[in-house]
Amino acid sequence: MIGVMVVDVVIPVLNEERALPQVLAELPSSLIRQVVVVDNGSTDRSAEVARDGGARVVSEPRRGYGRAVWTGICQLMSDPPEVVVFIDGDAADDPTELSRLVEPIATDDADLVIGSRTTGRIAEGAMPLAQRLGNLLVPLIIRALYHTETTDLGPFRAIRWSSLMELKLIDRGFGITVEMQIKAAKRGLRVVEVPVSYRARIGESKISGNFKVALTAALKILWTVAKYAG
Ligand SMILES: Nc1nc2c(ncn2[C@@H]2O[C@H](COP(=O)(O)OP(=O)(O)OP(=O)(O)O)[C@@H](O)[C@H]2O)c(=O)[nH]1
Ligand SMILES: [Mg+2]
Repeated sequence: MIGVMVVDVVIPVLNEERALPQVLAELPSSLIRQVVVVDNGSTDRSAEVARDGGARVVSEPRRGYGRAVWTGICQLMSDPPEVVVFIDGDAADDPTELSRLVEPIATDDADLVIGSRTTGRIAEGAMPLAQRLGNLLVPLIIRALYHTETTDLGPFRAIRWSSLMELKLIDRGFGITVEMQIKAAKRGLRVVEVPVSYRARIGESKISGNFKVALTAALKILWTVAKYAG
């Protein structure tokens, strides 16, 4: 069933030269048409490593997780897939679990599938306490506001192309994941969660290991929730 759908993968990347070879090697290539790595101004060899790993590399020098994600989406517009999968480039998500995300779309049971680390398995040390707490709080607010069954804002997710276009995402930072979930809920799209594993990232932590950056990302996410509430 999955094999009949055209699936493209977008990986936003900022300095992930150490992790990318593993991410690209572990992606199930038989299920994927192409992998787009968006190089978000890396100062290391991420772009070369991505090319060596068989990915199409797009450069987006303007920083921001959402900016990189959006540039990846724009790259697909001239010949869109049926499903886009987003996965981080730091090897924290397990690429071999991609089929879990695509399956509910392939069987026409979902439009957006979120990989939930909360219902899956989080490796020891992979998610610091502050991030765990934030990741409990925000889904709790979303559940209360939109009567969904949200348990995570995980970056490893799959969405039907037509649904993605409907959502007209505007956030270009770390709010883009929560924006996607809230807008999908408000529009009555079928949102499904599947359990995924979360491993310790390869390479230095840029967000969760840095209190100030993590706080800024958390506030941005809460602000995004407030913005779309109602
Ligand atoms: N931090 C950050 N990551 C970006 C940016 N653009 C693309 N990325 C990529 O987005 C993905 C998620 O960023 P991460 O730094 O892993 O964020 P996180 O998982 O919350 O935190 P850590 O893994 O602890 O750094 C990774 O693949 C990054 O390389 C950006 O502007 N900032
Ligand atoms: Mg990470």
